Amino acid sequence: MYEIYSVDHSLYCAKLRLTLRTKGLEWRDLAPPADYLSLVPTGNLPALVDGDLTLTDSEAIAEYLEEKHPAPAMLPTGLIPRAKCRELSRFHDTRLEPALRLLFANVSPATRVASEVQAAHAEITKRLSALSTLLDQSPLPRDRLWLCDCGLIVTLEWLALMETHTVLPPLHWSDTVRTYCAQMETLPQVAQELEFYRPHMREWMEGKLG
Ligand SMILES: N[C@@H](CCC(=O)N[C@@H](CS)C(=O)NCC(=O)O)C(=O)O
Repeated sequence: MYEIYSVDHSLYCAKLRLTLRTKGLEWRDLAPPADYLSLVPTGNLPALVDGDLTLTDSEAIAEYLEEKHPAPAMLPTGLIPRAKCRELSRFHDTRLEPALRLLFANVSPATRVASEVQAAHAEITKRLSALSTLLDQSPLPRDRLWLCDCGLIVTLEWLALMETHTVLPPLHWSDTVRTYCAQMETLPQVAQELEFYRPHMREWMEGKLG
């Protein structure tokens, strides 16, 4: 049984749960204590605790779990598909999610800055367009979940929620991205995670919107 330091609305914790669910692993959530930094120097959530090991960074954790529990595989076979899968993971963590993150401080009307929302919208639009091309070129079959899908699913879900609550102007969702989201949601572990996570997303959002 793994232990995970997490908070319910955290995007990267949802990303990790998608990997845990896919691999059929059991975990117990721990609330980060007041002295969290003394346990986890990066201060990041999630952190995985496995015996004496405490590990942060969702991608490092995902690759650790992939190596420790190789079945079902969440990295494809073959040098190039594996590299392309990692490329998409890094694109999510370093480009798409940071563009979404620009919005979080702007959800509450009390702290919303129109110029920041506009800048975030431009950045998200650029990254969604790149995602669409990356998905068009991806060699990975969509009938199962790969490591690179875990973050994308959660971030796309947040973007849709931001749009629904008109935190930002409408986004351009290409057919490729729409189809990708629909295909992902047909996977049982994705449906299960979204059923768990969506109420926490909405609760956070409604708390900020007042
Ligand atoms: N690159 C990190 C990002 C994780 C991250 O930013 N998590 C947020 C919660 S979703 C967090 O820890 N925020 C508090 C902080 O950065 O101190 C990962 O992949 O785990």
